[in-house]
Amino acid sequence: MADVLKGLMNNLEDTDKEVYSTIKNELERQEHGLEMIPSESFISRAVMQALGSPMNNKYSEGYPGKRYYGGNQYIDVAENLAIERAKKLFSAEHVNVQPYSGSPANVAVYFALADFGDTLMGMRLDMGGHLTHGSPVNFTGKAYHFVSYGVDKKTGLLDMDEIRAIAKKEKPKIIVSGATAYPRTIDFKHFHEICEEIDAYSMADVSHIAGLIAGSAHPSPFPFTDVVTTTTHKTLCGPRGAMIMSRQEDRLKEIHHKGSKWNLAQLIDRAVFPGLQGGPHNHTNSAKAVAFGQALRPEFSVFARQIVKNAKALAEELISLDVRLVSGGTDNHLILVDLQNKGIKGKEAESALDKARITVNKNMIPYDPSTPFDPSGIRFGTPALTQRGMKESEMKQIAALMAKVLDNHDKPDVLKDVSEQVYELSSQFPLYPGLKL
Ligand code: DSN
Repeated sequence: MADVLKGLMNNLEDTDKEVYSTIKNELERQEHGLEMIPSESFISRAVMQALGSPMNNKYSEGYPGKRYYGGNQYIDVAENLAIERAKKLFSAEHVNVQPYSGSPANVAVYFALADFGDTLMGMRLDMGGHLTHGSPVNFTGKAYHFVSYGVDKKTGLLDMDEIRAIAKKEKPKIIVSGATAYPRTIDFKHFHEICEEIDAYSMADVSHIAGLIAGSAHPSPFPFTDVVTTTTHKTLCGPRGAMIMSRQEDRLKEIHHKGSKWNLAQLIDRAVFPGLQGGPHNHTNSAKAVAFGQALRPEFSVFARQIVKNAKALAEELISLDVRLVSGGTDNHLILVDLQNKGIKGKEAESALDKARITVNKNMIPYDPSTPFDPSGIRFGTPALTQRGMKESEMKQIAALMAKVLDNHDKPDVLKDVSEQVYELSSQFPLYPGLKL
């Protein structure tokens, strides 16, 4: 462990022992536990090296070939590599890799295509959407008039007929699809067809499932969706950051941007810079290029499919152990557990699993009778476990360990015993350099 860290960190131990030992502790926590937050993954050493590189030192407001600072010849090369690789990975016409993270990427799209106060539509946060899909506590919910959709109470699934009915009634300018806690396939084509009926832009926030899409383990929102946002650090396994992909032309120019001299790609670029951000984070963008290069390799598709296979195996075993899953299973990387039959709330379950070295997060479930601070569910997934090389047989073991914790959450000796078993299991799948991608 220490040798691995030394190789990655070179001078840090000598320069700053406090930060070094904190990072070492965090690496040990990651290595000797089961990282099951569905939005988390491990970066490869190559991505880490690009992140910790002198590309961090440069200012470069603008875009490749059109910068407001000198000395950007290599920054342009790196940004263009990221753009070209992302285009190839997702078959996107236009890509902007500069958004600092998922929230600014989503805000940039609204800023590009709508006016403040316009009606937009997205999934409710407590039904599985994201804060930036119009939550009232978020900037997006305050700056725009967001109307929302949820999932069906009985099935836990998106009800496309209801979504269409809301869209036809409210006539939003943008409909956002995509979620942070939805375990099923999203029908992006259907969303786009609804948008076509009401002359709305279709926007898909694929942050959670971008790696699955890149690896053909989930249907793609392209070629039909107008704008697609994604973070680059979840199933894509890249650095923390985001990108916006879009069509080149504005399909609705005559309706929404009559007389504008900008096409859709230009509207997006102008909203990111100078609209919302200043200098791009060039070390991150270089690391994005590395991550997209990794995702273009044939083994990434095998990995993406294994994430889903693992999630399905985990879900099946949990169900057999009387753990109730929202929607009754999963099609993707994510599982949402309804704890109401277990006599335990999300906060307590998260904490008990933490003590057993299993990291999940408490989460609202659809129609949750409880509050976001102590909701009735937990959310977890398989991307990080799959990166370590774990397969269906390990998922069975993990399901049994999780169920044991949930059923014995108030028994410290049981949690200690599971924690030791998790230590043992995780030690068989070393993180660095054993990471499988
Ligand atoms: N915070 C992310 C997640 O965990 O799903 C969403 O941005």
